[in-house]
Order: sequence, then C-alpha cells, then structure tokens
Amino acid sequence: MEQDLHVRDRVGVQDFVLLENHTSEADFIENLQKRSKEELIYTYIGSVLVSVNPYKNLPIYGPDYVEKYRNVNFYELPPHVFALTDTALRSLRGELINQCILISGESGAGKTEASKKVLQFIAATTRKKASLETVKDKLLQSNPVLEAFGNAKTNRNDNSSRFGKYMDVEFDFTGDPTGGHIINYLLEKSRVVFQAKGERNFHIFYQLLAGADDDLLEKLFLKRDPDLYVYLKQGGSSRLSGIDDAQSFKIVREALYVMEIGDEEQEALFHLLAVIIHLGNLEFASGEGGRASISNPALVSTIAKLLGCPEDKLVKALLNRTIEARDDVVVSPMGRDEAVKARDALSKSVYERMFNWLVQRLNRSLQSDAEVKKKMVLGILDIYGFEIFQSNSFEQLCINYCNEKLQQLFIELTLKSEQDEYRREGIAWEPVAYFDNKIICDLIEEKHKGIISIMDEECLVPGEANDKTFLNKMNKLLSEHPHYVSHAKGDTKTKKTIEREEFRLVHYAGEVTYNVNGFLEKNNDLLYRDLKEAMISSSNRITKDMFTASELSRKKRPDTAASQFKTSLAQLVDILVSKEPSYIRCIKPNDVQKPGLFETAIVTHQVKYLGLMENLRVRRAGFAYRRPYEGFLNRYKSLCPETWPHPKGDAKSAVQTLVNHLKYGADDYRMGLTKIFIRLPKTLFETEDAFQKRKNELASKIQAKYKGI
Ligand code: AD9
Ligand code: MG
Repeated sequence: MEQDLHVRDRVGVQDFVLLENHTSEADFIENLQKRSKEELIYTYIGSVLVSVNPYKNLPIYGPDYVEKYRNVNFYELPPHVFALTDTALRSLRGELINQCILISGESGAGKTEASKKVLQFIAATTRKKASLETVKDKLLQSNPVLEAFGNAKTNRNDNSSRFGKYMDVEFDFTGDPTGGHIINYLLEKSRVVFQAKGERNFHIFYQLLAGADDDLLEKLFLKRDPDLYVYLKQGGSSRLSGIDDAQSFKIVREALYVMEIGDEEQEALFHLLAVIIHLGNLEFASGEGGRASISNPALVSTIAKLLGCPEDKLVKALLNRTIEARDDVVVSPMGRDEAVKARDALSKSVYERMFNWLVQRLNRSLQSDAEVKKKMVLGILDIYGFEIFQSNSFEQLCINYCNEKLQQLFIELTLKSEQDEYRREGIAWEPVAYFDNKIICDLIEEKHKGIISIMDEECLVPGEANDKTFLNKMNKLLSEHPHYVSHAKGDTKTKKTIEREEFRLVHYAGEVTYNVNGFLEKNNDLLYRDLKEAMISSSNRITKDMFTASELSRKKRPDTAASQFKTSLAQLVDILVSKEPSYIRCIKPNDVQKPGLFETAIVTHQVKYLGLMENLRVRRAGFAYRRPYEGFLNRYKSLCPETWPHPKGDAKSAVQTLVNHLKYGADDYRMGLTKIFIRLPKTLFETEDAFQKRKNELASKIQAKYKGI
C-alpha cells in the first residue's frame, strides 16, 4: 500500500512549497484541483495542512492509516490530518509543549469532520488501558451531544455547527489522556424561533419528536409531526434525506448517559425542549386598548405544567412588563407584537441557557482527576468561518469579527514562529510584507471608538436610540475609516439623505454589507424580569440551575452580547498564544455538497481569504524547508557513499558531507544549530527524486538477489 500511496501522491505536489517556479494563485488552485481529482484531499504549505472537502467517505481513516501515520515523520508520508495530529502529540509528549490545532474554513468546508479525526487519532494512539477507555469514550461522546443541540441543517451544510467550540484534551506527563474541557462561543439562538427557507431548527428538536417513545411524547404533550409546530416548520424542510432523526435520538441518549447525564436530567431536558416547542405555537391577539391577549390559553396551561410553574404567573409574565424606576414599580401591559417578541426572547433564552448548562455538565464529566498534577493540553478549535450572506446581521458581524481576530493571530504566529526559528538557529532572513488586519479588529473592538463601543452606547440611551440612530452615529464617526463604507447617500436634488439601513465593512476576506435592523435588540439581549421570575419559580431541575434569583437582584447591568463576545474572544486569543499552533485550513470545492465537483471560482475565493498565498510567500521567502539533521540524514544517507550505510561523526557533519556530495550551492542552504535549512523547494525536490530512484534501485537489487536464490 505504501508504494501505491507514494505513486498516487505524486499527483501535483504534496507541499505547495514544492511548486517549482510557480507561485501564482492559478498554479496553486491547479495543484489543488489535480490532487482532489485523485481524491488526494490533503496538501501542505510547510506545516499547514490544507484540506479539500471530498463530500464522500474515503477509506483513509481506518486503523491501517492510524498505524501508518503514528510516529512517522511529517514529510515522509503523504499529507494527512493524522500526520499533523501525530506531530502535535509528539511535540506535546516529547518536548512538553502545549499544543493547539486551529481549524478554519467556511461553512461546510470540513472543520468539524477534521476535529473529529483529530480526536479519533488521539484516542486510537494513546495507551489501551481500562481506566483510559472511559476518558476517551467521554471525549468522543461529547460530540454527538453537542452536535444534537448545537448543529442544524442550513442551506450550506446539513450538519452545520451553529456555535464555536474550543476543546482542550488534557494529558498527564506520560502522555495519557486524563480529561478535557470545552468552551463554547456564541450559539446562534435566533434559529430557535426562526429558520430561513430550506433550513431547520437545531437537530435535537426533530430527534426528540422522531425518536421519543409514545409515553414520553404523551408526557410532553407532543405529537410526532414536526410540521405541527411553528418553531420547527418555518424552513419547510423538517425532514431530511440521509438523516435518521430517530436513530440519532438513540445515539444522543446513549452519549448523554456516557456523559453522566441520567434519566432524570434527560427528562428535564426534554421537558424544556417541549416547553420551547409549545411556546412557538402560542398565539396572541390584539385586544382592548391594543393590549395583547393569549388566543390559545389551553396551551399556556400545558407549558406551565411542563415547567412546573404557576400558570397565572406565566400568563402575567407573557402579557406584562414590570419596569422598576427608582422606588417606583410600574406594570405595563404589552401590545401584541411586543408580547410575541417577549415570547421569542424567552424561548431563545431558555435554549441558550440549556446549551450552556449542557456544556457545563459535559465539562464536569470530563474533568481530570485531582491527582493529575502536571497537565499538558492539546486544544482543538472548531469555530465558524467567515460568513457573507445575502443579508448579514449582528451574528455575521460577530462571526466575521472572530475571524479577523483569528487571522491576526495566524499572521502573528506564523511570522513570529518563522522569525523565532531563524533566530534560534542563528540564520539571517528578510521579513516579508503582509497585510496586517489589526486595523479592522480595531475598527470593531477599540474602546470608545469602535463599532462595539458605539453600539453599546446606543444600547444605554433609554427610549431615544434605535438601529437607525446607531447607524447614523457610525456613519458620522467612522466614515473616514478606510475599512468602513457608509451607505448614507446624499440626494443632490432634494438635498435629503436617502437612508439605507446598511453599512459595509471591508474585511480582510472581502466586503460585507450588514443590515442594521435588529442590532440593538440582539446586542441588548434582554429578557424581561417578569419572565425571569416565572422561570425561577419553575420546578424543572435544570431551570433552577439556569435561572437564579441572584440575577434579579444584580444592580449592574449585564454586559451586552457583543461585549461578552469580545471578552471571550480576547480570552481565546490568550489561550491560543500560549500554545504551539498547528493549522488546518479547510476548503469546500463547491456550494452544492457534491463529490467530484471542483469549482475554481469558489475555491479561489477561499484561497484568497484564508491568506494561503501570503502563507506560502512567507514560507518561501525564508527557507522553504527545514529538517533536523538526524531526520534529513536518515532519509537521504543512501545518496552518498560516505554516509551509506553508516555515516561517520555527528549528524550535522554527516549532513554537511552529504550535501557537499549532492553539490548543493553555497546559497541553497544554511546549516543551523540543529537543522538544515533549504532555501528553494527545487533543491529538496531534486534530492527527493534522487532518493525515490535510489530506493527503487535498492529494492530491485534486493528482489533480484532473492529471485537468484
Ligand atoms: V460549519 O461551519 O459547522 O457549517 P464545517 O464544520 O466546516 O461546517 P463539516 O465538517 O460539518 O463542515 O463538513 C460538512 C460535510 O462535508 C460533512 O457532513 C461531510 O458530509 C462532508 N465532509 C467533510 N469533511 C469530510 C471528510 N474528510 N471526508 C468525508 C467530509 N466527508
Ligand atoms: Mg462544523
């Protein structure tokens, strides 16, 4: 098989750095295309792994491949996510350096699948010991739980993660996995109450309806058909081909047990899901004096039952809003639209808190034993990619802001690590110019001046402020900024301003027009006090953890959604910079989730904004290749009579002998402290070719010898 792989993998080049004399984007894409046609989905840029989604299962992740890639040097086998993971693991164990694997790419590019392969490899290559199997099982089983509650069918991906995830796998100093920890980012909770055409709500709702037995459904006052429920049917695609919701429900329940969430808590979870489903069917009419009234009161009674809270309290909370001003308490009835919004806010809030509760419970179950003192960690980041939709809102701004931050980190770390390595090894090099997207990060996050600050300020102005005043303020304050484009156009005839409720940002990855409608509300993220009180009175055991009375007495206003996100991103960056990073850059070859279709325009766009060309330039500007002396010698020693079969002296001097023999030019390479640095890919390419030839010669010699016997 090895022979076969090597032959097949000589399609194009397996490392872009080896693209001889071709450095254009077109050459880059051509190489990707050639390789994906042969189902060679992985290619390196130095140590960065580029992965093209094959949209079909390939036989390259089985135990045979795990064995093949474990403990083998990175460059000696065709590129693979296992090779990258193995390298990270060896650095973690051998050099005790904490690792992180950063996976990026747009929706449907294969990030989550890649992260699962990383975990699979870790589980398969660590010691097989009974006590470890539980830990590994939990690490693996956290996935189906999170995917059920956090993933949904979108128009881009049937299993799209609608939250960001960072997971630390913890190891003791012997290299055994001992536990883990998950941090979740910004769940797209608006999906709970609304889905675009062709999309679905989170998987778990459909799984519950399809998979629960009749008794459970009855207990939850639910029917099996999802199309009976407003929250589940808006996308018009509640049933999915190729997805068995009932079967998935079984898998999720099993996984919940593994994560130590037993029957009682599972039932509490299902009750909350049912509460949300029923809330969606609650209808309001506009009654006397514009006051909202509930059109289907029997349903409130069902919801109150499921929640275990007094019905009158719930009804009151759904229809009224209590405002506390200084010592005064004013109860004001809501209008129909306001009541609908409050209901949706409740559903979103319950779902989001339930998701956070779940993550907390998974973390409790994944916690390493207290005895494990010195912990090493390998982090895996699977977070939403850059999004440009037809219509872009608050969520897209947050997601794209996150991508700006990660791109900044990528630039900093790749350049920095490159520079560090040259310095460490005593090699001179010239830095490469690159676009520093800090200016865009600042535009969004800078204190007092940035978009988030302006938005937060508007959220604080009582009564007066709305999405339009926010937009006007930005147009006034930011119009000079090179990455902000105001859409307020003056009409020269009437001298009136034509208001377009949009602004545009020039992101590093492209221009995105944001529609400002709903920004303030989403940023404020308020749940009225009355509804919180109703939830606090609930006897559901999970609700008790989710809504606490202390929330009500808190004087300080909670941070806005954008500010919270900003803080959590800053923390994420801190977590990542302290680790040695590896990168997986995922690309999707088409927008229709189809195998064998490579659309150049779509790929080109991703190559651009993933910064892959810049990455390649940086890599080529210095020394394209570097290898520890031992590795280089072991691979190529057969090419020189003085080093074959037994090199003399230390590895460095033997490598010197070897490259003299190979007639490397003086400027083609540098001898560092522990590694040889090779400037042009061509040089290594030739050496590698010579090696393959020599290997075949040696092989046929051996064969001939055996035949001769
Ligand atoms: V999103 O941002 O969560 O919407 P991801 O995570 O980037 O997105 P995902 O990993 O879910 O994409 O991949 C999408 C689909 O592509 C999967 O459901 C698989 O059907 C398919 N896929 C992705 N990677 C592979 C792979 N290595 N082998 C086979 C794959 N199929
Ligand atoms: Mg995903």
